[in-house]
Amino acid sequence: MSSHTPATDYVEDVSPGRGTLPPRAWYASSDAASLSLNGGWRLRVSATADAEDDSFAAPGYDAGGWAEVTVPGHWVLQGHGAPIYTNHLYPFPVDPPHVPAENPTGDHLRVFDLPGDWPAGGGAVLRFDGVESCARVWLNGTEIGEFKGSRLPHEFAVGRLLKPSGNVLAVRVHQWSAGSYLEDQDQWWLPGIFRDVALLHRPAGGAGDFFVHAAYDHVSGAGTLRVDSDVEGRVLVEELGIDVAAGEPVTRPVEPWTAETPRLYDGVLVTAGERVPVRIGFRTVVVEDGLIKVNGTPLLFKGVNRHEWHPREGRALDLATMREDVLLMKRHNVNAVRTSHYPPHPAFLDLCDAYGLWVIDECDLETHGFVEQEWRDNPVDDARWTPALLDRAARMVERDKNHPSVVMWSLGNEAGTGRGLTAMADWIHDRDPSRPVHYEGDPGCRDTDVYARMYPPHEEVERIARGLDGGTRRRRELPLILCEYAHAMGNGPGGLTEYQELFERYDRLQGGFVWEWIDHGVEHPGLGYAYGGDFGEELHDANFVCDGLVFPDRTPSPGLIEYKKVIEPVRIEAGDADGTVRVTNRYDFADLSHLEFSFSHQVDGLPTGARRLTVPPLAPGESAQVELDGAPDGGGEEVRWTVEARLAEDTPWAGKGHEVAWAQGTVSRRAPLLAAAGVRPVVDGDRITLGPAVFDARTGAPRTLVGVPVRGLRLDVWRATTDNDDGAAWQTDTRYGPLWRELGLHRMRHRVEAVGTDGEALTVRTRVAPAGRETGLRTAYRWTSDGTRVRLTVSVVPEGDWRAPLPRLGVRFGLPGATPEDAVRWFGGGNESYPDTRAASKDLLWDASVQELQTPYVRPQENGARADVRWAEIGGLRVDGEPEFWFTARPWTTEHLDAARHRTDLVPGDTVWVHLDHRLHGIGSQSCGPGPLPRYHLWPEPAEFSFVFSRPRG
Ligand code: IPT
Repeated sequence: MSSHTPATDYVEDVSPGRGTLPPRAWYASSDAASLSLNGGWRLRVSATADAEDDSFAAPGYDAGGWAEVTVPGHWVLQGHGAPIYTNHLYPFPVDPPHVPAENPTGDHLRVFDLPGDWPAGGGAVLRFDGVESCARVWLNGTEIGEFKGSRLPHEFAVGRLLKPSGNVLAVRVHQWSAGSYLEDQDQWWLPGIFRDVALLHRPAGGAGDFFVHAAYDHVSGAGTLRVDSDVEGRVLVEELGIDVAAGEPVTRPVEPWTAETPRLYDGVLVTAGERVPVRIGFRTVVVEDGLIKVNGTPLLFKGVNRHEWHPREGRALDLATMREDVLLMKRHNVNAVRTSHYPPHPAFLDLCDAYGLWVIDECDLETHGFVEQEWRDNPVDDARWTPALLDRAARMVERDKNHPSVVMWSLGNEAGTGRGLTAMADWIHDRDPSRPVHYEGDPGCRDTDVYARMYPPHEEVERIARGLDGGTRRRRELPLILCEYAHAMGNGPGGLTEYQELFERYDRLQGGFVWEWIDHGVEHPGLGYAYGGDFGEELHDANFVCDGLVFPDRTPSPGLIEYKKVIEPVRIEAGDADGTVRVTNRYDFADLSHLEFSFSHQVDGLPTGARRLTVPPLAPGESAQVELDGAPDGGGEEVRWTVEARLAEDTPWAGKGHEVAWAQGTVSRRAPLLAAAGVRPVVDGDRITLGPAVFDARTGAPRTLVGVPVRGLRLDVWRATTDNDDGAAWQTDTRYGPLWRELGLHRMRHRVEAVGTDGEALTVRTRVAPAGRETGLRTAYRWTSDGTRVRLTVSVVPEGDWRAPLPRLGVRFGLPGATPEDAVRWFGGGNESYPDTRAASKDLLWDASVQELQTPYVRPQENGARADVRWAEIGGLRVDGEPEFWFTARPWTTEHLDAARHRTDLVPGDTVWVHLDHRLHGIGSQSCGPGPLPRYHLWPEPAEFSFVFSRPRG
């Protein structure tokens, strides 16, 4: 079996492989033996596919000198080679089916004994749940086959080759293969055996493949179960008194399965030689009257796109990490997952069944790089590749068909159009008519049962909702889902509220899936988290791979907090009469009996004690008005109400008391701020004193305010541009990040025109403008004091032809000597918010350190603003705003933040910088979608705003 020129033709062969068993359902037997082959393996990495012959696969080969690698895992994340990140470009010449000569190849070796109690008779199956991208396998020196299809299972019958001890399993894994052309998803390229490897005993008379059909008739309340099985057997469901032959339908009154009420029945398939547990969820999915319905009810997807990611393990996820994803989703009101862009580890779908999430299961298929050549030679439109496409479709459907959570099949992502896709859709429709088929790339919806779009602006979504978008007749009759929207890269996404309003207003809109769940940052000692380019890739797409609602370590980002609020399943709003609120059940299936409501009033942000609120157990869609009695008299302070809906009992995904929904409203407003005037400014050499403030007589800038030294107080319009400000290069709408830099907004000059005292005020007139431009902002700072407090009124009048909105409009100043640990107290919004990301901003009394106010985006950028701040205390200063302001404080300057590329570039200086902003420009989603809606643009216009500085009250 050794030769000098190893055969590598299979690497570039477009066929799916050789030697594997037909695909089947993924299940864990109750009684058949199994042996996990996860753990330490020997590894040798070569630079090319043909560097080594296959002698390593022979029993007796001495791999003592090889490295060790952990399976499941990626060798490039275990010290051998490096990961590569590209969005849609292939990191090799597009020359299908050829791959480069440089083809990192990992030879993997594992020697194992069968456990002592391994049964003597029967057969055995060797299963690989995921190998990227192409594997050739030998057992005990015999070649058993090769396969492609990275995120799909492959099995081999190996019983005849096994020995009680000293079995040698050899797997040669190539990073690049013909299969790579079908796996051009926007993610890291990560070769390796990254999912489980197991040996499964197959007893004589054991189960084969089986298909659980469990329909629910919402009119009669009956469930009909039929388990089609390759092998004769019986189906038992004790709880339902079911004991029928496989293949026989049986009908019983049942509780249906929904993502909100994930009722599963434990059953068992019994064949002559095996018992296999099956978890049955009764539900029926149809597309009817232009709507996706489950159990007769139209769905509203509040979804996310989930890639598999772990910051150290890459796509080799353990069960705890998968469960963490599901729990986090459930706790943030997410009800749906698109498994972008490949079938996930099968255990993830078990979790979705058990905890309740609607799943669009997507096939491992993307050929996006062909867009660069107008889709010429696209494998999905080339008959030679069709067997590979059908193989992928079958491996997904057969593996995952028994999951009630899977309500739709997706053909893949961004693969253009072609006959291969049609063949896949036809095959899936035929094999499983019980689930609709999804695919976004086919504008005519010839092959699909829903109309799917990515990143359309709000206005276009509304046009589609109203049937005004044209398109084929077939498409016009289908419901719309946004399989991707709201690009969560960096700070954002903005505009979620307005999308949700549209989804709720129009029946045809059945919700969407935020792009995406998690930042794919790679943990890195020197950088915090690495992204594209950090491993020396010659072709890469930088931090476009960090666009999730959770950070790489799964800490929720403000985007997830915002999404949770926007999609909350209970709406609470001010009622028709004063002192009442209207509560609306926005679940699709559940009533509100699992929730417990409470309310409190706050005076100047401070709660006055929570009380229980009795809300009837409303059915979906129903609302009721309830009274909030006992509002206190604020005596000049602001009085507000807060209502919260919390879990009344523990659930599998969150404990009793977990907050599901909330709302706030105003009872009475605060009195206007006192004038803070009366004291006269006094010029004293190079200083001007005004009550408890001292100014530089030449520049008019304050040196101390109420005894606190301040630095560089002046108008500020710049922010460290966000990924959404910078926008994606292909965007045709104006991208303001680059335009702002072109206009010089990051290097504004401040020319002092006059420092004057007139009666009670010190007035400083300036013109703030960028070099090289005629545009400017005439800015006057008017200072007054009553002897204890100091009031600043800033007036701004724009001049010239402004071609862009401003990033921000406010003042900033430094507090020398303040540190990241310094405490901040404020009354206003609690978490990071911007004009179009402020739904979750809860007005209360908050405290945090300066450090805690920073949101650690993987690529540093503008962050941390708190909305509607009435007052804030920091570094010995209290600032009251008129009107409310946006508060931001950081241990570094905006310029420093703007220059940083990774978290570790941000090092606190000796000054804390405070921003008091009158207005901010919106965030939007232009890193892949539309920019902020026009109403969130901060166009320069005359403005006036005030702050009163005093000593903290506390
Ligand atoms: C869309 C892709 O489907 C997704 O994988 C990801 O790349 C996302 O964009 C951006 O992060 S494709 C889009 C460019 C239309």
